[in-house]
Order: sequence, then structure tokens, then C-alpha cells
Amino acid sequence: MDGRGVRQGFDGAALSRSAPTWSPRELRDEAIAVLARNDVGGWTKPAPRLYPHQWSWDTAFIAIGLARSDPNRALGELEHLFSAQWGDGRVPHIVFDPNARDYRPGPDLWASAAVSELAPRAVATSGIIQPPVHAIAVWRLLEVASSEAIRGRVAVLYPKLLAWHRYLAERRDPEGSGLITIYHPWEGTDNSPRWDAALARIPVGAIPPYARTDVSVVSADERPTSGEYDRYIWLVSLLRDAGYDDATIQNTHPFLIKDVQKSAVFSAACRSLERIAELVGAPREERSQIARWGERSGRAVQSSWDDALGLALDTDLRAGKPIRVATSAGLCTLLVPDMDRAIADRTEQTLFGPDFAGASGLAFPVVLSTARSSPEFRPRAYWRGPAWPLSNWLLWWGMTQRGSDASAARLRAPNLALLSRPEAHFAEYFEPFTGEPLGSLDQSWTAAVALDWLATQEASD
Ligand code: 2M8
Repeated sequence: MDGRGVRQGFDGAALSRSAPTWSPRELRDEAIAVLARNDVGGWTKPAPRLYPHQWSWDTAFIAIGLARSDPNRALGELEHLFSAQWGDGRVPHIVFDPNARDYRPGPDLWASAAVSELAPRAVATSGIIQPPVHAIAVWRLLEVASSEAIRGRVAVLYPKLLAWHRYLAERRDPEGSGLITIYHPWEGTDNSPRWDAALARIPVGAIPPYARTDVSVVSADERPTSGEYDRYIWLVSLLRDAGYDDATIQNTHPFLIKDVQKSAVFSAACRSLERIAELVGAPREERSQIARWGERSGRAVQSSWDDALGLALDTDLRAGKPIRVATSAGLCTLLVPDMDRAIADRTEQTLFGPDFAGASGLAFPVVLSTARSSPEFRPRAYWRGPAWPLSNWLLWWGMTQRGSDASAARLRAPNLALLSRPEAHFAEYFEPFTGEPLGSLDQSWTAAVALDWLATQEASD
């Protein structure tokens, strides 16, 4: 154990003693250093020990951060990820590093190439997906660090991004509803209470014994329970038995959820992809197709709005009803281009209200992953309460896109304050009442979003 990425102890009282904080310059240097240490050679692992492979949406955030310090490497991250794209356009949630052998469960669990002809042969991957932040990352890179060389490489990446979006629009939404269907909690926000009822209904069949690396790296009370993990493994075994074939899965799988957050990200990513398509001179019909996908998803997210909760809701396809659980995913209306103004304004009220960034007793007024008043709220447990910087970044970014600059700045400031304490160590997530770093330390996407926030703050000063 090298100690990197693992907590050595936390002095909560330090918060009340006006502990020293890093200057923006120091925070930037430290964030760049985290990304350099997690660099595996052409791509960056999400965390030093907990996550030694390449993860899909982590890569997009890492690219957003690196755009500020090393644009060539930023694009290289995405190029590496997309080199493992499947034949049907899907971008796998994990691309396994053959040199990182001690991560469990590993590539054998997925057996992707053995069960699907669409899986890449040269590299082992998982068979599921994560939110499509990639086009957003590419457009951000072009916005902040465009050059002829970068634009040339983006033109090569563009058809792959298009195939990815086509996969999402057609295979993950065969009904054409605008809402993307997910098959596994790992496709969204892991142990979020959004999935509890759907998971509880699923009887777990025989699963072979499996090992977990995560609970040997991070305290078990900050990670999914073994009951949750058994279900994750069971669902993977069902997906694997279905050969990761979307049509088969949609007929047989017990866990089918229309994920409103992923759909909102998709809608936003389509706007970015439209701009990329224009830049690379893609045909008009292609650009209109991308726009139609984005608008359809935007409308569907808007229709998922629940006025009583002030949030958008997922739909459980097997139960045939919306999932009335209040989490930060429901704030995703802020990401959707051209969202109804009243709904977006109302979402901002929810975001800054007593269930999220305005909860009483918070160390820093940042967005909680699960609503404070939700019966499922647990402040140390992974996606069930702690504050996640990347989720805060997405919401902040959404507010900047809708021109809500004062609200965006109001969310960025406490996030930067949280991360500027040296004891924060760019953690994966934070206990919201003490600011204690939880999960992995030196998490790449935390460092990455800090870089982007710092750069935008500097530009606005
Ligand atoms: C977490 O997911 C992995 C499984 O994919 C895990 O729990 O072990 C999630 O936070 C996921 O969203 C993230 O992409 C991944 C790597 O940071 O870790």
C-alpha cells in the first residue's frame, strides 16, 4: 500500500479552526499533479488504487479538466476510450488495462468478447454504458483550446461520437420516447436509492463466488453493501447470458429503467455534437438528425418533471411507473438546452433549497447526491447522500449554458472552497456536514472539474 488514494484519518475539528486553504494557483498545481500521477500512459485511471482501469464518463470529465492544462492529452483520453467502441457504437463503461490485474470483479465477469461479436477483440471491456458526457467534453475542449491539429483529430473522432449517439437513440430507446433505458445501476449512479425498489423486486439467482477489491481499499460503510453487490453481479450475469444484445435484454431483463439524468446528458451532448458536426463539415441531414435526437430527449425530460417534488423522475419500465425518489439526478432539467424556463427556474430553487445545497448544517453549501429529507439519505454512503464534485460540475455547467450565471457562480464558489482545503485531497465524494473526504482520494474527475472551475472563475474575475 503506497498510501496514495487512501485516507489516513480526518480531523473534522480542523474545519472550525479556519484551517489553511490552497490559493487558486496551488489548487491548480495540485489538481494537475493528481492527473499526472493517475496517468497510465495515454489515458488516465479514475483513482490510484480503487479504479485502475479506464472508465467511460470519468474519461470525459478528465478530458474537460485536461483541456485546461494539456489539450493534446485531453483528446488522447477520448481517443483511447473510443478505440474500444463496440461494433454497434456503444462505448463500454470500463476498458480494462491488462496490466492492472488485481481489480475484482475483472474482465472475466463480463466475458464480452466471448459472448458478443460486437465487442472489440483487442481489448477487454465491460458490456454496459455510462452517461454520454463525451461530446460535451469534446466541444468544451474546442471552446477552450482549439487548434488546427485538435480540429483535425476531432474530425476523425466525430464519426465515432455519432455512432455512439446513434446507439443511444436507437438501441437504448427503441420506443423513440427520448428517454434512454438502462440495464444496471452501474450505468448510472451505482447505489443511488433511485434503483432500490427495482432492485428489491429482483430475486437473485445462483452467483458464483466473487471478490471485491473496493472494500479492501475503502471503508465498507462508504461503499455498496454486499446485498447490493450480489444484485449487481446477478444483473451482469443476466446481461452476459443475453450476449449484451439490446433487443434480447429489453425483452427479458428484470431491471429496465428510463434514466432521466442520462437522457438529459444525452440531450445536452447532442447540442455539443451538433456544433462539432458543423465544425467538421458533416452533411446537413446528419446535423438535423442529431438535433432531432437532442430535442426529443429534451422534451421527454421535461415531461418527466414532477411538480410536487420539483424534480424530474426516472421511470421503472417493469413496474410501469415513475420512481418517486428525490436525488440530485432529478435536477438534470438544468442540463437540457431550451428547457421550459419555469421548470428550470424551479429546479434551481430545489437545488439551492433545504434538500440539496441549502440543507441545514452543511460544511459547504454544495449539492447532495440524495435529498436531505429523503428516508434513504445517508451522509457517508456513496451515492446515497455525500456530495460529489462531478455532479455539482454538471449542474453548474447546465446553469452556465442557460445563462444563469449568478446561480452558477453561487454553486462554483463553495465547491472550490471545499476542494481548496488540503485535507480534501480531491476525494471521490464528501461527507456533507463535516467535509470529510470519502471514497478514494486523488480521484481524477474531482481534480479535473476543479481545473475547469478554476479557469472559469479566473476568466470571470
Ligand atoms: C463507480 O463505479 C464503479 C463500478 O463501475 C464502482 O462502484 O466500483 C461510480 O462512481 C461510477 O460512476 C464511476 O464512473 C466509477 C469510476 O470512478 O466508480
